[in-house]
Amino acid sequence: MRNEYRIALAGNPNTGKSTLFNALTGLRQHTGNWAGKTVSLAQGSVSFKDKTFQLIDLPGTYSLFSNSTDEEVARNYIVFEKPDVTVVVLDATSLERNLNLALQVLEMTTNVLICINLIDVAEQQGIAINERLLTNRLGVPVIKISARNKKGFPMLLDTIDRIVSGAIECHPAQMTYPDEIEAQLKKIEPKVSEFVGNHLSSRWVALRLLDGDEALLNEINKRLVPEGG
Ligand SMILES: Nc1nc2c(ncn2[C@@H]2O[C@H](COP(=O)(O)OP(=O)(O)O)[C@@H](O)[C@H]2O)c(=O)[nH]1
Ligand SMILES: [Mg+2]
Repeated sequence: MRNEYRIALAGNPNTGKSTLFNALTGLRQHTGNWAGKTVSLAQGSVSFKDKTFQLIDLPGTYSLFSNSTDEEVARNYIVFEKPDVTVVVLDATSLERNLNLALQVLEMTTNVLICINLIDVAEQQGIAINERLLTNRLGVPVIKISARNKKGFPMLLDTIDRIVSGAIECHPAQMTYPDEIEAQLKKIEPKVSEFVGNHLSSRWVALRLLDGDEALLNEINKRLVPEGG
């Protein structure tokens, strides 16, 4: 049985992704954000029980469309490199804004863990978060942590462990769009499905195509269409 798993960290900028990455891996990845053409992905490992989790610190982004190189890098990693689990790190003090990215990830892939960070700051501000209610609504595990204080790590690692071992099944909640869009989706999703098979979520690809995401289409052509095919 395999005992090495890839765990990608996604999230808005400044949600503490690098702080979490460094605390778990013992590495000192630069914390701070920069925009640039060459986006390198920091990688480091953490051992848990009999397993090794290879963590990948994706670029911080507000969405996962094709607006910037950072967004494309993060999106391509999640859908084409297919990490075993995608951990979406959220800022507990601005959940409403942060959940936007989380919902996008839930459309793209199945094995998702929502990690609500900066819980210490939220508590100081009197913000209470019901993670069980969120888990039920989102269909994937929701864990509260404080990366800076190294709080909540055992639960986080244990939940990752239970996702990769199949003890927890993720059923990510899917957004329902206005009737007009759903009707279009119904028409094109079967055709998309023929094309992408089970490599990608056909609903997600269909949504991106409706949005005119040519960069994604090019990426699919590059990665999924066999040479000479
Ligand atoms: N109070 C508090 N601050 C945190 C926590 N996690 C991260 N930070 C701080 O939030 C800022 C952004 O963190 P960083 O890891 O660079 O975020 P990234 O942009 O998502 O990689 C830094 O000043 C961190 O020290 C936390 O759990 N509690
Ligand atoms: Mg960072």
